[in-house]
Amino acid sequence: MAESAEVVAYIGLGSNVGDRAGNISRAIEAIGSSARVRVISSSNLYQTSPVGPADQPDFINAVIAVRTTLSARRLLWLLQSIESKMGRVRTRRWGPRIIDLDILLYADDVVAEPGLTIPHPRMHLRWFALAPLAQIAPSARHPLLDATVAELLTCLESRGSVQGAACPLGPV
Ligand code: A4P
Ligand code: MG
Repeated sequence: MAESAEVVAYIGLGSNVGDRAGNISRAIEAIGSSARVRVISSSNLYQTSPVGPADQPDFINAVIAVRTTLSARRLLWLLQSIESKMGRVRTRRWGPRIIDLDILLYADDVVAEPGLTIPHPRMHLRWFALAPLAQIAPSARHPLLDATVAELLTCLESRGSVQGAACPLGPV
């Protein structure tokens, strides 16, 4: 496997089935015990209302920072294999899940390929992704929106106000 330069990536974790906090810790452990990935920080756990279909339990969400020499695509494959090993069954879009692992940011790369979009296309619209990310990486920059994570969170939280109108937020 070709070596790539070590980069920092941010991974969003979510669970709303079973032992939600336990699922998040098991996933973090699996990610950290993978070759070529080191977990360097973890946010707190956030209990959040479901975005999308409301007829499902609340989520627990968190974000971790990793240092990795895996390419973005190989990191996605790793996350998908951990999701499968943990028994995730894909039902409907945005439906309940034991574990969901999303690459939010990968260095300052912009990727738009079949099956892989980085930055995650909805991260700037989602409090459940931005709040834990802002806790561990407030100064990380969104390479397409030219704003820091802290700025995006402030924008999201002030939507509807005059200040919110100037925020780089698309339709939900
Ligand atoms: N994919 C493309 N880019 C990425 C990326 N950067 N990271 C592809 C991870 N995957 C990426 O994902 C669908 C496809 O996205 C994958 O095949 C992968 O190739 P999925 O995990 O199978 O399905 P999903 O998560 O249901 O869809 P999606 O569109 O990723 O959903 P979101 O936007 O992640 O939302 N409410 C709360 N409170 N907390 C949550 O965590 N999560 C969702 C899912 C909805 N509501 C939620 C939460
Ligand atoms: Mg996902």
